[in-house]
Amino acid sequence: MNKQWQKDLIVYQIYPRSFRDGNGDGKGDIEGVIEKVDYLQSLGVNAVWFSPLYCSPNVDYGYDISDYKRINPEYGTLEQFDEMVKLLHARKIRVIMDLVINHTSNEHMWFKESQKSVDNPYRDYYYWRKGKGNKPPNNWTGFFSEKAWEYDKNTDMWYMHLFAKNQPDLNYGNPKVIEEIKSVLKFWLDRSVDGFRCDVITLLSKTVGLPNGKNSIALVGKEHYVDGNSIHELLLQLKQVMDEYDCFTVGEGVLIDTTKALTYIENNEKQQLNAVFTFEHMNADNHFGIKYLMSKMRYRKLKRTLGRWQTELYGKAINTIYFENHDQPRAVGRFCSDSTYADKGAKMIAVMEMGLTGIPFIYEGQEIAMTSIKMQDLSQYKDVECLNMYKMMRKLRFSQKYVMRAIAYASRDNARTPMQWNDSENAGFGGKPWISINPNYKEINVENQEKDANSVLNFYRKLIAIRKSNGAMKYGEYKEYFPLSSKVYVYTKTYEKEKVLIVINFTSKSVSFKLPKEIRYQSRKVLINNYVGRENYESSYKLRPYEATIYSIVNND
Ligand code: TEU
Ligand code: CA
Repeated sequence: MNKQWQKDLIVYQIYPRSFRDGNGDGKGDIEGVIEKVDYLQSLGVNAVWFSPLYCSPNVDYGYDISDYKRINPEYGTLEQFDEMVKLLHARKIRVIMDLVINHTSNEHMWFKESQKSVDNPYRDYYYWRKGKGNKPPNNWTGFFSEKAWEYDKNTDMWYMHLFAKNQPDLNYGNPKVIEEIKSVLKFWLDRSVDGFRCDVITLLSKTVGLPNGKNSIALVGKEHYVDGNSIHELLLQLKQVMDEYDCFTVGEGVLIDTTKALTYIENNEKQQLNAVFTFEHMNADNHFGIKYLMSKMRYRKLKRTLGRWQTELYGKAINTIYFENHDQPRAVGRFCSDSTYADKGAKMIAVMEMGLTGIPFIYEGQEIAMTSIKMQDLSQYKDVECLNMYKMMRKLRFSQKYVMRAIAYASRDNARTPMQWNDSENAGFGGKPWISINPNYKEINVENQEKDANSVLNFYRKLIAIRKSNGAMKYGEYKEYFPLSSKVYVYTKTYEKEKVLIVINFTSKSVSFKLPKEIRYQSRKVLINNYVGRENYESSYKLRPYEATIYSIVNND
């Protein structure tokens, strides 16, 4: 059952490698986070989700784990971790760990053992199968533009990997694997972490027998590994551990819609997770759900998707809202495309996020409107997903120019450039960073924005404070107006006696606007606006570029 504190979460996501480098070796670390705990508190957030801090050879920067019970020495020690948790807790900030259990690193002891021989006790921790002649055991493909199988000559067999080949999938048909993972959960919960963000949690269960998949342009076999037969049973087993603690779980809902989502998160006795992330709104600017096949942002589709999650989960489950994370391009330049108005656009995105019902997740740098870096040279890229995509698209004869543009737009590296703290060397991040710094750090940085009362940073702070004391913003029932407009996004949210109206201009042009009739004659008050001088009484006006307003409505009935 969901608890009140879970519904009130406002989460800040830290990608540790790029947040703050305390010891000057060019990689972010726990020491760096410790330096910034007061900054985190100043934002008003009440939880931090850490992208993986565990030991990892970094093929996928922490999402390939080689030891679940140790902190990556690049980031610090367990003692430092405990210290950090204590400091965050003292500031009423909960700690959410990333839980990456669909796969391990190929350097995990379990995998190294399992590789040795067919009768090794760890063999069945993974999916090992005989090939068909010199072909893989089935036709599945994975998420990083590769076949889902890798050949290993030692035992003349193949192992499954839905992500990079250095990320072999764990076999949840094996009860021992479940026991191992339970012990991992206990380990961290006993160190007083408050929950988990569960990586690709909808992929854990695979169809028994691993049959061939249907033909598809991407992800061949997905009907056999997304939302698989035993997934709920499996998650209920893990939940037994969670239930012994006061903790929160949010799963990555890869390729599931609202109906499927409810089978994981509906607040009843079968509930396995408290919340999930949807990917659906991330596909408003691409074709076939492949973000490298870019399209213009389709705002109607965006609204439709957000609206569906608002209404279909309402009263049944906790929703989540995000516009950025470590896998996505920056929101500025994406959800508002005209960079002339980056400041207004960033604030518009903030209003959209904080106005919706559910748990907002703010990604590091989003609060200062960091932008995608748009790397020019292939050698600058670090992200295995985009490097594999590059190879595949070239093989499929997409032009060099198109592919460079596609990865510049969609590469996950865009979100992973170092946090911009100030305009000094290395943006105040620390030593010479492991990945390029966005050259715009001279203008866009925390220190500048601290000094400016009208900065994006201070706008976020204000908005978070308003949301915390406003039931309608946090939990209100959603009603949308003008759904067919691709220019404006207008909705109300109602909770008990409270009501808010959100009015957003998605364009860089001014747009004529009239309040919906229903609301026009109700008295209202501007709670926040990203321009100066929007008056309470106006009911018909010109929205300025990316203008966004939250009104509180006095319910007359
Ligand atoms: O991402 C899951 C996932 O489906 C990604 O392939 C996602 O669709 C893509 O990155 C969007 O561009 C999770 C993690 O968030 C990601 O960082 C990991 O690489 C991946 O799992 C494997 O653990
Ligand atoms: Ca460091």
